[in-house]
Amino acid sequence: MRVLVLNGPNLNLLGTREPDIYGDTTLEDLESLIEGWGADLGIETRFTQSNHEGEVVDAIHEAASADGLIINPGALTHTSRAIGDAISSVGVPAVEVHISNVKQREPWRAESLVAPSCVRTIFGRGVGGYQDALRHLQNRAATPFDTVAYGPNRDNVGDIRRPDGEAYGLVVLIHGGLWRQEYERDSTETLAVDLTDRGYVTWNIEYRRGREGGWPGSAHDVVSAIDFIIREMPGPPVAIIGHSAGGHLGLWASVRRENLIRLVVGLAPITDLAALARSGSVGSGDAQRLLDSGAPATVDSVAGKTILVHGEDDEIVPVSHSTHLSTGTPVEVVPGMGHFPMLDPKREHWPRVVAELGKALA
Ligand code: CA2
Repeated sequence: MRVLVLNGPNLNLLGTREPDIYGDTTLEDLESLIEGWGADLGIETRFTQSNHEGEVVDAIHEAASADGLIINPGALTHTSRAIGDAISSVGVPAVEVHISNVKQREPWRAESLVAPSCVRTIFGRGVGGYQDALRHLQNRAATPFDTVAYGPNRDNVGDIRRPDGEAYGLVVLIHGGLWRQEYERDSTETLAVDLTDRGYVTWNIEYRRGREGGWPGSAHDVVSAIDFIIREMPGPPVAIIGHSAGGHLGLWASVRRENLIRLVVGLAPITDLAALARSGSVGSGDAQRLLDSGAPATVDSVAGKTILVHGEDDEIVPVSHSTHLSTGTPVEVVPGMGHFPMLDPKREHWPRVVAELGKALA
């Protein structure tokens, strides 16, 4: 796979100005980071940066022979119809990336004239957003999928991936990201692709987050998404996999829909909002926001239908969220593992998860 990475106006200043907004990675460092992330995924990367709209358009035309485009159009995002037109006309899948959280800055930054021509917009994840963009391009090329609405809100959608041949079961995937707007379902996509390759239908869901979510908004969306897919695809046995904040939502939903599911797998799940809020570490403000809007302090689990898998060295959600949940819920503590490797099906925890799914959905 060959991907062109195109950075627009002022991004040559990265790492030299406004580090509180854009971080301290220079453009040169960023490009070598992206090259390394690409190499890890087997993706060949090429780079262009320009401060001129016409040159950005020319560079997009040159991306016609690539398999994907990653573009941070800088402030042209908010003004340029020509860039959107160029992306649409070359017909290469393009992921729009913004380093900063454009949805929480000046209102004019929240609008993108480029987004409608892109397959996904990633924002507010720092320079790591470029790595996520590479992964997304690879995953969307790996298995075809349909994005289907399960409700009226823009975020009431999910991706259905179907295996070749008869499905062994249906797995609902719920992504994490501290219930924040900037983290979306691309994080659970690699797991979805893997499970579809193994013969499962996967339903990788989005849900309302941030100011639009809260409690019970995000949680109600998850239950609606589960109800929707069971209505649309009755028959196959159902399991739920949730990571981090998605583990929290998955556990909550599984208690409400106990009769409909065979298994819920919490991958590094948040189970104790009160503890997270008290911790003062990343996520404590997000947990407090949910508590303030009425979320219960802790979640329950469905006895006999729940397993928790948690990295011993999780730097975001301490392993105690799983080990303290409740007696009788099996917990696999993975030595030496952190928070995000849980999303990688090549890691050592995944065969156990696959085996549990095999048993539960047989
Ligand atoms: O967050 C992003 O990545 C942006 O695309 C960056 C653009 C900005 O206009 C967009 O609204 C959001 C460029 C901002 C200026 O670039 C600088 C980068 C580093 C240091 C100073 C300025």
